[in-house]
Amino acid sequence: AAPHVKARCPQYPGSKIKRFPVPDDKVNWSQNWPQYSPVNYTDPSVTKKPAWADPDIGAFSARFNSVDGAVDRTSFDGNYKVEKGIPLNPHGRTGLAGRGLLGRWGPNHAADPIVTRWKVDAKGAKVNHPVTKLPVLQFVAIKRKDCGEWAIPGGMVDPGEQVSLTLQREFSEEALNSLSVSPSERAKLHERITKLFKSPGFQVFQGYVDDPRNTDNAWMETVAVNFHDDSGNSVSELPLQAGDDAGQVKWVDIDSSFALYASHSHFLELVAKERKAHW
Ligand code: RP5
Ligand code: MG
Ligand code: MG
Repeated sequence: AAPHVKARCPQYPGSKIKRFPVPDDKVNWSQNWPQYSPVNYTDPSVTKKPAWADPDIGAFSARFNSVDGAVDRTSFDGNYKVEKGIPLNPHGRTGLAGRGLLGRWGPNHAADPIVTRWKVDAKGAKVNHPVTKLPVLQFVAIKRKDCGEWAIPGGMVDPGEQVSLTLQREFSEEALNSLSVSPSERAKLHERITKLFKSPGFQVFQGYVDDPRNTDNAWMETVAVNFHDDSGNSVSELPLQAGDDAGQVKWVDIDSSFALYASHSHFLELVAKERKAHW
């Protein structure tokens, strides 16, 4: 696989910290590199010990490479190395040690719901792309508040939470603003999207995410699942409203030229290919 790129972004997100520059040929840990001296950084939001974060190494005993109580510390990439008690990023060096903005040492598990529909014209007929002649898919995108980039409305799997629940919950929170409505409104939203989310969906990807928050010792992994509203009469009819860590939300045409957060563009490419849609 190509070496991670966003995980080596020069400026660490949400900080003034600069990563130690890592050239492509030094990403792999197996390349001996005595001069490597990454900056050690863990964001104050993590060190102040919120419920979603681990304590510091040494202040607790984590069972890495296993399901540790309710926290899944296994990686989709297989067993990762733990050196002097600290997990090593399986995709290699990032120029930054510590956890940065991530709560967990080692893998931080997320889920990405890719909700799609066909793009249709005023008469309801599918729209084909002028160049590829293939039908155009649209997906629900959110604009992240942290970096301003467009993204899939994904989020972290809570300890012990089933990924199927995370997918539906994060979509509800970020694209339907379920956290800001009354319990009865929330129940109604839940009912209206449950059928789509209970359908098996198409599992697009599971594994490492090239996320700008990744460090040498903490990284994002995700399960991305596509829920497709083929007839356009379930989620397509819901009013989208941005919530939680999303600043905006809208249906976006799936197209290779639309820049997205982390590895999200790669996930959409897989969806487009699977559904024989324009990319
Ligand atoms: C990405 O970060 C994942 O693909 C997922 O979309 C997201 C989860 O983090 P938060 O949205 O909770 O910040 O790596
Ligand atoms: Mg969220
Ligand atoms: Mg999120």
